[in-house]
Amino acid sequence: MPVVTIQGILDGKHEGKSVTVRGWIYRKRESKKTIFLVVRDASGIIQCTVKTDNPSWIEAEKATIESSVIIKGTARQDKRAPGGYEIAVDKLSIIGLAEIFPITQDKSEEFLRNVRHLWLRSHRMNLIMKVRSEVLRFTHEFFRKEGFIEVSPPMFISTACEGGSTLFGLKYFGRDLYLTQSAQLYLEALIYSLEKVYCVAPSFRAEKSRTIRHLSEYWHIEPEWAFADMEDLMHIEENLLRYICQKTVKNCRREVESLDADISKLKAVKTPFPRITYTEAIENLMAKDLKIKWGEDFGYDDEKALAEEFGGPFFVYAYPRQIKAFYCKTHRDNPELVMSTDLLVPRIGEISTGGVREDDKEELLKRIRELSLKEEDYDWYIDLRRYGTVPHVGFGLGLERLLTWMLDLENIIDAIPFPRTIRRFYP
Ligand code: AMO
Repeated sequence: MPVVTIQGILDGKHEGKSVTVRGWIYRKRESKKTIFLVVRDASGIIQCTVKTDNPSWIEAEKATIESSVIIKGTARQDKRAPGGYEIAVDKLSIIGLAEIFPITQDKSEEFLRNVRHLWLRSHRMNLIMKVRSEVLRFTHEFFRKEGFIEVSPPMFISTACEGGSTLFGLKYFGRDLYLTQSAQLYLEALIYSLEKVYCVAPSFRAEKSRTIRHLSEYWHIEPEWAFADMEDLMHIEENLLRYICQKTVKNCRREVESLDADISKLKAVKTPFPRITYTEAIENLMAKDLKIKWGEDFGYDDEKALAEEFGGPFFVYAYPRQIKAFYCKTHRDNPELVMSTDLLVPRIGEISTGGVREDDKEELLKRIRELSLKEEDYDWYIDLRRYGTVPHVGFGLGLERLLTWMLDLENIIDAIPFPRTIRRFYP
């Protein structure tokens, strides 16, 4: 008997046929004449029935929630069964008999987070992880189609990218190093060889913020490319997001709908995205009586207020230089502004930051000194402006923030299998 997937049976591919499935007992219910075992594998969940006259009845009685099993039987349509199909069991073999499983229906969110290693078996987490995997696939597809080359940046770094306050320090053979906050500076080095590069890699932030959108370890989608300007940047960025949303609607409809996420919001993602300048955004927020002044960075409430107006993804660009990093290129006609852009979405706010990088050596040195950064730490980075400098752009998109928005997750910690936050590092 061939081993088949449960989803294959639910799709009607094996109707009336003998099948073997392998999985775990998800739920169990017993009546006088029948034991109903709800079994899950990676692909789906199906009801399996064992009758009293079956020699496997004793095994079925013994089987506990989360025991691993092999089931041989006949796949058949049954309107009463959840999913419309069931397996009439011929033979049930228990592979690993489970002890009493600690997760029961009345458990709190907090409890479930503490047993994440077990909660990952839930239908909900199974669906989220599948969409996550697909979104990664679409990301790689997109960049490869656009001619980007995937590269692998280091995780141990000696040069801060995004400022000291969120750096994780560590001892490295007696020296002080950090965990990377962003691959950007290394990607900038690689464009001089490969022109268009990207990576999907972990970034680490010593975030003091306890919010629904902050992790201390997250996965960062980062492209960087040469001979490009702000217009090229926004164009690639919005096309990436549209591509991911369209492919998700097409290939992950079942998962998105089973998660009760609003799929219409993904369908509605059309390019070009609306664009407003930072200054326009400030005027807009001041008109709404929010307490923000020109020159200040947006808080979560400001971002949410702006995003509500657009109802979908939009860009804010041309930020004051004092709130952006040293590598941002200044507007030559207005040095108070830098060519930086954030991509915002409703409910979550910023999901990506990007911009044109300062490609002039003297201007870059001016910024490094202005911010009292140690010049010698950035010597290798300044080399990139010494030898064949080139206009170039890039952005960083947080995978988990993107998924939190796409799947209407209440908290970013559900977008990653083993979340790391200030309080959460176990399991
Ligand atoms: P920035 O620091 O804005 O920019 O980060 C880029 C994107 O990374 C995600 N992100 C986070 N996601 C989860 N938890 C966090 N603590 C967290 N911090 C950041 C967000 C954010 O928009 N090098 C620049 C980008 C560039 O200009 O290329 C950078 O890292 O989605």
